[in-house]
Amino acid sequence: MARRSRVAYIHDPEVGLFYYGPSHPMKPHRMQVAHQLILGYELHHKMSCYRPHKASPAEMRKFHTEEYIDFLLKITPDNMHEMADRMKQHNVGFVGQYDCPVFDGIFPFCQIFTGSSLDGAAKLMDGSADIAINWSGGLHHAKSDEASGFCYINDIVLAILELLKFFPRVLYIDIDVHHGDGVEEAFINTDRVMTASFHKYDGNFFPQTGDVTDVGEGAGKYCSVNVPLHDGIDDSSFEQIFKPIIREIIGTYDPKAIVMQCGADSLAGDRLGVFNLSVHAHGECVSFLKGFNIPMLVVGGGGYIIRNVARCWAWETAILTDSQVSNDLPWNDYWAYFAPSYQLHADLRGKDWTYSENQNTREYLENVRNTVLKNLRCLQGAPSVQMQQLPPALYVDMDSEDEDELTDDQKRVRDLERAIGEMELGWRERVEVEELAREGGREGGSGDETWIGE
Ligand code: V1D
Ligand code: CA
Repeated sequence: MARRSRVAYIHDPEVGLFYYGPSHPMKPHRMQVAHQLILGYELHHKMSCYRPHKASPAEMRKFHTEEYIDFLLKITPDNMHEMADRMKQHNVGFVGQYDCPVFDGIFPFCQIFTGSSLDGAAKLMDGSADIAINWSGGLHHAKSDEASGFCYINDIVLAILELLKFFPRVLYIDIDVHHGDGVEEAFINTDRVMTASFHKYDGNFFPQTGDVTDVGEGAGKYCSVNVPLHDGIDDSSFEQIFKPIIREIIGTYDPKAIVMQCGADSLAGDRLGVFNLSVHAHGECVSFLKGFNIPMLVVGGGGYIIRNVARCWAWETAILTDSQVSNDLPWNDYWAYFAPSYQLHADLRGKDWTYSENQNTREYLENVRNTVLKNLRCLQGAPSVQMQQLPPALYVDMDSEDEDELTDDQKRVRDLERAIGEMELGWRERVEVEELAREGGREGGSGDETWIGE
């Protein structure tokens, strides 16, 4: 019989206290509600539970620019009026008017959800967990120098950069209704990360990217997978397209770690989303990936009906911990949110919900699936981690410390080469450690487990 997965759950009770402002759809409070359902179902007894560290500015600078992090550190609702130029530069604005408002505690909020994803990645890398969960993470739109689509720091990119120190290939899968553009863009040129996003796409829907023809660039060609979908996709259509594509990706690319973004705005009845998925179908994607037994970091993302986000992420926590849970919700602090059914698998549609027919015809879905599968066949097996040749103009003496002799481009290449060198060393060391563990048997236990309570 298969061994039960060791699951690390990372949660900070303060993450639900941040507030994007009235009328903004993103409500961090949903994390607190999801957490209460997880506790109510006693799923915390099936996991090692951790409070995260707060990610430092230096950790964030591994992907984001120095200037952007400095700006996020400094900006507050009180001083923002003196920083109008920098706000425009980094795509943040006033509460109530913008996708990415400046709200109280914006930087500590970013530190918490980013620290949580980094801690999850660390648990997979030190081998103490097979699965790590951070429902507060998954902010897939953030770019290196700017905020986008409610996302300020891209915790996913930062976690993947960590995972690359130990795993030769990382697969990113995104089932949020929006395209995972920030993650795709960060790794567009490399074959060490494959990104796959399932999303609504019509050229207009935010962020307006993610056509099936976008497949990656340079060494990363065919390592970006985009599955553009139309309004109203239902459970069976989604399953029909998700499973064969993921099976082919895993068979061809042979990832050694997976990061899964479980944005819950792909559920039926979402305030921003236009899909028609049930909690069962959303969870089936998680269950399907779990079945491959590859170390996996699971993060949240969008989701704008609090009660449904909580239902979805609690159900997925049950799946990841191999737990049976009752359809009757456990008593919890937010009981009234779940009226009138008080059930886990309820009718997700609210009273102001407008129904959309499934506009994805069988022919359309077959066409998208065949195009994606054809592209994947161009990959011809799992890429190795060998370093790529540099154009001569960018060649640098890696050992040179003489800053004055190098152009800015050469300095950038030198820093990148050093970072990649460290990553290669990291995962080679892991192979050796794993070999030793196989020979001598590995110690169990997860070390610094902490009770996180309510
Ligand atoms: F409806 C709103 C009310 C207030 C503020 C913003 C919105 C809103 C809805 N949809 N904003 C959007 C999207 N933005 C635009 C641009 C603004 N216009 C000038 C064009 O359409 C952004 C949607 C972000 C979705 C985020 C996400 O669900 O993918 C997510 N994933 O992880 C975290 C968030
Ligand atoms: Ca997506």
